[in-house]
Amino acid sequence: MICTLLAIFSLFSKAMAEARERTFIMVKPDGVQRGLVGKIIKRFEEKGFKLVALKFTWPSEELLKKHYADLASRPFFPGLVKYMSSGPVVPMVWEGLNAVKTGRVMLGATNPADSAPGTIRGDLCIQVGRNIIHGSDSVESAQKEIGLWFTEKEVIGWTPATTTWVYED
Ligand code: D4T
Repeated sequence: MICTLLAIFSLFSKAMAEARERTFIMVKPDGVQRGLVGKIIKRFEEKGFKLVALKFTWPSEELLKKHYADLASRPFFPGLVKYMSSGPVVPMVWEGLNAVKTGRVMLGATNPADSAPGTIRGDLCIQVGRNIIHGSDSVESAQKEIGLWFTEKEVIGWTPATTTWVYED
């Protein structure tokens, strides 16, 4: 009996932990300039993910070089940093079950030419160098990126009133 209760509790805790997965999503300067911020936020809200952090900021080249450190040796890196630092961006943290993987699916392929219709990039942009949005590609990169763009205090833990209508018990 106790074993069964413990097993149920452990399954429940695992589900709760999974529902707390966080991803870092950022509307890039072209998304901001084109007035797509509201539309992009709406997609994540309507999906059922929970917004836990958001800011409007003009990022420095220094921050962007850290954010894209893995791509430093790629030929498009200088152009990428120049474009990303050309205006304000909207970094956000969204939380929910499989938020990282599902977030990437919602974004669509990196090159909008390959992004499926219905995805954010598939519907709203055309070229890879103006692909309007960034999303973490793994839980580890999400943690790193969230730490780069937000302080601990800026990430807010809260419980939306809709939680039990989005998730099973
Ligand atoms: P981000 O990080 O912006 O969400 O993009 P992805 O995770 O989907 O893809 P990425 O890291 O490979 O590329 C980062 C960023 O660089 C731009 N880019 C990429 C580019 O301008 N030219 C290219 O050939 C590639 C591959 C677009 C996204």
